Formats: sequence, C-alpha cells, structure tokens
Amino acid sequence: MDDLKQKYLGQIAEADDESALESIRLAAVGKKGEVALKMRELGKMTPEERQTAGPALNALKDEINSALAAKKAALADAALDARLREEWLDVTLPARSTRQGTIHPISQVSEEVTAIFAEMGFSVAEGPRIDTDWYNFDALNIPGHHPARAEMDTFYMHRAEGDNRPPHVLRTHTSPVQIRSMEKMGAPLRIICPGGVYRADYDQTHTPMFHQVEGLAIDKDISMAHLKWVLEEFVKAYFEVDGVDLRFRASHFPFTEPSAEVDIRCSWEGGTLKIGEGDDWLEILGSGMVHPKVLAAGGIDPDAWQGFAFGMGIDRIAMLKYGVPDLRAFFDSDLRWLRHYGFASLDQPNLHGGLSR
Ligand code: 2NM
Repeated sequence: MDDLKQKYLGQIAEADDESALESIRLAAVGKKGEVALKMRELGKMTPEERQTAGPALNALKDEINSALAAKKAALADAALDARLREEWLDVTLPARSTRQGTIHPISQVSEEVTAIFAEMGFSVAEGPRIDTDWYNFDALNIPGHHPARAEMDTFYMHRAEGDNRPPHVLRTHTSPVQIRSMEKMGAPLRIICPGGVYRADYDQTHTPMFHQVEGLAIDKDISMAHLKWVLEEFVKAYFEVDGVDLRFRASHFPFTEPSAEVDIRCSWEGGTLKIGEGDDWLEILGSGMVHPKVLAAGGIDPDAWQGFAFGMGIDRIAMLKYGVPDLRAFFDSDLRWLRHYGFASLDQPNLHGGLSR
C-alpha cells in the first residue's frame, strides 16, 4: 500500500495538465483502478487482515483523491496566472485612433456647461444617484404630503419586509447633492451639480432617466440681481451669441422663495432656432432664492447667509443647441445616430477655443 501511495502521489506531483491528472485518477481510484483491484482482494483475506486492510485502503483512496483535487486547483490557478500575463495590456497607452468613438452630446453639453460656470467661479459637486427620501425631499422643503412628491413620479427602492432603514429613492433632481455640499463645505458656497436623475415618465418629451444641472451660490448678500447676471452670462456663452433677453416669470418651487421661471427671447424662422431675437420665448430654467428651511436643512444659518439656486435640463438644452428632434434617441445607443450627433473625442470644450467648434 505504501508503494501505491508513493507511486500515485509522485505521479500527481509530476502531472502538468488536467488530462494527465484524469489518467492518473482512472488508474488509481477509478472503477477499474489499482485501489479498486486491491479492494476486491479484501474478500480473500481473513477477518483480522480485513480489519486493518479495509480502513487503510479507504484512507489511501481519500488521500489520493485530495491530492488530485489540490493539484487540479493549483493547475487552474497557474493557468489563470498565465492567461492574465498573456492578456496583459497597457491601458495608459495613448489612443491609436480617435475616429472610432464619439463623445455623446449629453457629455459634450455637460462639459460645456461646466466650462462656462467654472469661469464664473463655480466648482462641480457630485453625489449618489440613489439617496434617502430625506435628501431628495424633506431637506428640500417637500414634506410627505406635498404634491411635488407625487408629481415627480418617484422610483422607490424595494425594501424587504422588516427592513427598517430609511426609504431610498432614485434621485428625482440633483438638489440632494446641493444639500450634501452645504453640509460638507458650509458657506460661502458656489457649485453646480450636473448628473443623471430619474422620474417614472416616458413619452416624446420624457425619459425615465435624464440629466440636470443645478447651480447654487450662497454668500452674505447674494440677490436675484446676481442670479440674473449669472444666467445671462451663461445663456450668451452656451448659445454662443453676443446678446440675450431674459424674462423672469413668477413661479413656485418648494425649495425657493421667491421663485421664477426663466425664458429666453428667440425666433424659430424656417424651423431653426435663433437666440436673442424674435417674438417667441423659450422656457429653459427654474430658479429662485433658496428657502431658509433648505439652508437650515443643509446646516447653514439662514439668518447669516442667503443664496440663489437654479436648475435646467441638460438633455433639453442639448436638443435646442444641436438640433436633436427626439429626446429618446439620446438613449438608444444607435451607432449611426452617435456618429452623426457625437463630438470628436479629443476636442474638449473650452471658452477660449469656442465651445462647440
Ligand atoms: C430648480 C428650480 C429652482 C434648486 C434649489 C436647490 C437647492 F438645493 F439649493 F435648494 N437646488 N436647485 C432649484 C431651484 C432647482 O430646478 C428647476
């Protein structure tokens, strides 16, 4: 038995692939293998002999089987290591071709908007797309019974029975990021929050996921006048025109007081949009002075600080600037569409080069 053990453990140690291991397994512990043959001999033994030989044979079988399993695992590890070495590639190498892929219009517009607000001293803040209903609603002065909760067609995360963690939602706007930024950075504060948001809505002008950029400026003496100047500068730079005419219409949002919707003067001659001239008005923004309760929710003393905030749809301003007729096409992943509406990947927007070149 010791000879058998020596022989097979030796062979297993030497085996260098899975098929060699399988041949050893068959020869050693297979149905017609040497251990099985020895087991057959048990019948010819005296009861005393059998009492020691039986357990010893079983132990030998177990030992060979574990050696086989261990070697098999070691071979698999070695094969994976070899494959990882073989398939290694340097992702830091420069791109060989920049013609294959394009920058999605929504990414392009996010970069353009970021470049414009960066020039005015705003930094970019980001946060989670799944957040608690406190950050998404309560902190923004939208209590449980408020119609805005229903209006926003919220996607709620599933909770298992007995799970008492606070409810989480897919954020319906990027405002929760602004609350988190107030908490983290305090006042004064000047940020924009671009990113994806979710509402249960789907038709020609709505998709369940879309993109927003919201802005927030908090300081000692910030007023609607600052808001108006910032938005005028933004609209001129974004649409690449020298002059704009903005119209502020009184409105209502739970998170701002007073609140205003902002329209830009435009014309639609021959189906093409011209900004800054004409007799039509284009609604592009919501805005207002941040509600004292919202400042307080963000940990900022509303008696010492005040600020303006605004929000707009990135998808919508992308459609307006680049003449995209159907919102849903943004999310179809149609390569022909992407090549047509996409942007060169190494052409980063900046104000000096001209945003959209
Ligand atoms: C809008 C319109 C008006 C807004 C308010 C805030 C916050 F968090 F600071 F209170 N963020 N964004 C806001 C205000 C958004 O979107 C149409």
